[in-house]
Amino acid sequence: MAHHEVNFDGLIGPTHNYSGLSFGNVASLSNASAVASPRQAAKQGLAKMWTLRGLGLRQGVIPPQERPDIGTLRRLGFGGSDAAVLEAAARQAPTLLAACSSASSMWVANAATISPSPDSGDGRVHLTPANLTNKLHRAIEPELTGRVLRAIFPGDERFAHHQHLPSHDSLGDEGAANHTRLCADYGAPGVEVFVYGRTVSDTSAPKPTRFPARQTLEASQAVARLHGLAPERTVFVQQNPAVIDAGVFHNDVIAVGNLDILFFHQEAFLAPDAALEEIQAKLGDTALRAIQVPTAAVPVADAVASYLFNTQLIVGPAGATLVAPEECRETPSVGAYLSSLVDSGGPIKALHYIDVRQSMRNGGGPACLRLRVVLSDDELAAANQRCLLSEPLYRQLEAWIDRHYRDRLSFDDLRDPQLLTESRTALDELTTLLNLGPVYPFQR
Ligand code: SUG
Repeated sequence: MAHHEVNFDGLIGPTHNYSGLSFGNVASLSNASAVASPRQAAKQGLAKMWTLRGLGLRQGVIPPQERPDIGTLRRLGFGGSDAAVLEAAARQAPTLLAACSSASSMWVANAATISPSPDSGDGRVHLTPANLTNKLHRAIEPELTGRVLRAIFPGDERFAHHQHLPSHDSLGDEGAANHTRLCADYGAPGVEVFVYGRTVSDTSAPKPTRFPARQTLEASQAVARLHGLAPERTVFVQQNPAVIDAGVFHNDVIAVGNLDILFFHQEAFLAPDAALEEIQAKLGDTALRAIQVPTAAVPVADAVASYLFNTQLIVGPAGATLVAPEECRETPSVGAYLSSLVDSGGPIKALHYIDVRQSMRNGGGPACLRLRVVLSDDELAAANQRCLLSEPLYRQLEAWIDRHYRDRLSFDDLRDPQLLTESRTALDELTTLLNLGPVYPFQR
């Protein structure tokens, strides 16, 4: 049976804004309090999905979360009507209002880790929502993420849904952003590579000193156990702490892989030679095609600014294509490197540039906006078909964005009860469009 890579992208929500919430994420901090355009953001994200579909990939849609998150604000002691909750939070605790209003669920590479059926012990697709403990605005995502994933991948015959790991710093888990699957073809058992930033149980192990390491080895190990992965096909690799301190807050900011190709920066891993050796040994007869980008060609700062490694690496019969953000073309070292890469005769044959600038300003590139799911024909048929992007759905979503999204949004708008009403009205309609059922708290 054929297996396919299906990219599910997060639809960017109506409260998209720049609040500088992510310490360690250079773009988020430098654009704090810029004025955002939720409408433009959502359209850029949707256009990316349509482009990927045009490039021959199957494409799915993941809905945004309900924001502002009135339920969490109430848990934090703000009471009265919804409007009173918003007003009191804006006056007494603006940072809490910002955290509860972020559209960060768009970056679905952090929504979950997913192991396809050829890798898992029981032949099912395994899904574990990420607990995202490191940032408050993201730590409030996993519960709804789990509910949404169940609505997209229903039934436990083919899909095994796990609860997110306990929400504690020692088990910080950021999902697929720190996970790569390498294989000969999608239907063959793969080698799952988990990249972590620190080890809790070994206090002498190196760790970053400036910015937080969001993913722990212990979290990655727990996910691998839950998914029934074979140790002989699982690799745990430590990220280089120095690049975390340079703004690489997830591994997908410094490395990306697909099938037998691993595209990564020379400084990505703490012990790159050992990591490559172990991956190759576990891949067996499949030869890893490793493309290592030297610091001399692209300094880490340029990789972070351009999101060279947050490109989508897609592989078709004619070879691999990198779907890169416009910022790559505009960063001189990266633009020059990419031109030479496609001329080098290596596996990457083509480049495709896309504009996701609204998301990029918060540190979310093309690969952050998608959650890759490898599915067999049967599993794909069992998924919620209305969440798969077709031309009619694309047109409907475009019109839906035009109907409900604001063109400008700044921090001061988050207290506006009308924004909450607009957001809920939009999401209510979306659940019908995507046939999700009443997943949102306000619908229950
Ligand atoms: O978690 N930015 C996100 C970006 C996530 C990128 N994802 C991947 N690399 N896979 C984060 O840091 C910024 C929100 C703000 O500042 O308003 C934010 O959450």
